[in-house]
Amino acid sequence: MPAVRPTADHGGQEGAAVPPRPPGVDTIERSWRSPLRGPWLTAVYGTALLVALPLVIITGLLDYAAYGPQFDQAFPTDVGWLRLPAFDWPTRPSWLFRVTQGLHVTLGIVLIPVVLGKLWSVLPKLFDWPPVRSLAQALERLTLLLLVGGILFQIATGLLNIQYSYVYGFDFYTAHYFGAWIFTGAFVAHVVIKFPRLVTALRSRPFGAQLRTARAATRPEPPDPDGLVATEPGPATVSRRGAVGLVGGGALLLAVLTIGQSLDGPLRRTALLLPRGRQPGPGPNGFPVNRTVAAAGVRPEQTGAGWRLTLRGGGRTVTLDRSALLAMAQHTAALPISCVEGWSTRQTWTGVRLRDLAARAGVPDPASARVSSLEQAGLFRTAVLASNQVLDPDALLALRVNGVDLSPDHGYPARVIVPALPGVHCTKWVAEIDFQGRADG
Ligand SMILES: Nc1nc2c(c(=O)[nH]1)N[C@H]1C(S)=C(S)[C@@H](COP(=O)(O)O)O[C@H]1N2
Ligand SMILES: [Mo]
Repeated sequence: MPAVRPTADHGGQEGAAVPPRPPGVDTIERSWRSPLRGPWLTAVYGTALLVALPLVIITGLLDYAAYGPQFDQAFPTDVGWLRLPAFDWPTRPSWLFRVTQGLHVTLGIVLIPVVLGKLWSVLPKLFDWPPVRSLAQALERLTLLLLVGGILFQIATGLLNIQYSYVYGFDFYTAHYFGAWIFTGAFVAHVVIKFPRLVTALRSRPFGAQLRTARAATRPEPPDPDGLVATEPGPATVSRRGAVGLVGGGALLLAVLTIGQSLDGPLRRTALLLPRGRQPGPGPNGFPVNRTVAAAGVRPEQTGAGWRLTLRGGGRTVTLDRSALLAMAQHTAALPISCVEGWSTRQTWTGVRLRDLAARAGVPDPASARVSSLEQAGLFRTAVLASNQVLDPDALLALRVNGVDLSPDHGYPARVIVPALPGVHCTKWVAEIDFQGRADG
């Protein structure tokens, strides 16, 4: 298989004056010798991303919607014209947020080897010469910059966030939200530009036949207009089956190591990538804690016998102590708590229905409710619940979990738990609930 292709043949040059190639470019180009590189392998990795990335994008945007942007409590709050239509996040099915959030984080991690494989397969494109050939090509390269930069940025910020690491000097939510839009725009443009080539490349060699081809029989693809195929291919060190298997196996391994944090049961023990030290010991309160009572700055004297729950609404103020709450009708529901930073778990909660508390405050049909915790300040001090989230029969001010009192870290004396509500809005150490009536009231 002699390399007869002229090295400058990268298509579309139509005899125009091409600036001389700097000597380094030829050397670099000759160092891309893998005979696997070519439109087919790029198209295989690309197809996997084309199918899976829209799911990551959509579940990410749904997570944003679940935070309730209409109450100015989704981050970042001011997104200008990128504001999506707001709607009251449903409470059913109760595992809705567990699924959207779990898919977003898990798929985001699982796709890392595919992204790396795809980048490896197009590496020669980075050294395209001349760098700018025409306006169309310049625009295409700009979308590639936003595409590659965008996905690496989203992966890096997402990974750091789920490990609770804030080593960068900017706000995670702002960066990840605007980064998502930049990436999505570039992704759509890239798909539009490349889709015909993807189809051609996939049709050029049947998938099954490729997977049956051993290393010794692996040959380079014919030269392609994109210049992915090596000009001087070396011998194959691995078959295409091996390359696809390596990436697929890497993705599968990450899936096994990640999925457990979104599930209960035996797979949970495989969740080796779950941030360590957040899982308290055994017992009914032995499930992950996002922020401990000490970290939240809530003092024992605030949660002791002197604690009172204040209900406001309809011009009325009602104060209840914990025994008064325990004397009200108690309701038990098995509901997941799902933290946007990755993990979820289903537990059995017992307490007073939020709608009973609304009625007690004189607002039986509230438009919304603002829940405040004992904390003095910070992101978690208050959360606004939409009407459907207050009125759901399983929406609780929980006093107990799994048959025992809440532990201090899980929000004793009382915490909110609502089906399908993001964990962040399941306020712990509740001090006050303010029920807003309908606007015309
Ligand atoms: N008051 C208060 N409530 C809070 C928090 C907090 O820091 N303070 N953390 C929230 C977050 S981000 C999550 S995911 C859940 C986790 O509940 P858990 O720690 O009981 O598992 O509590 C939520 N409620
Ligand atoms: Mo959370």
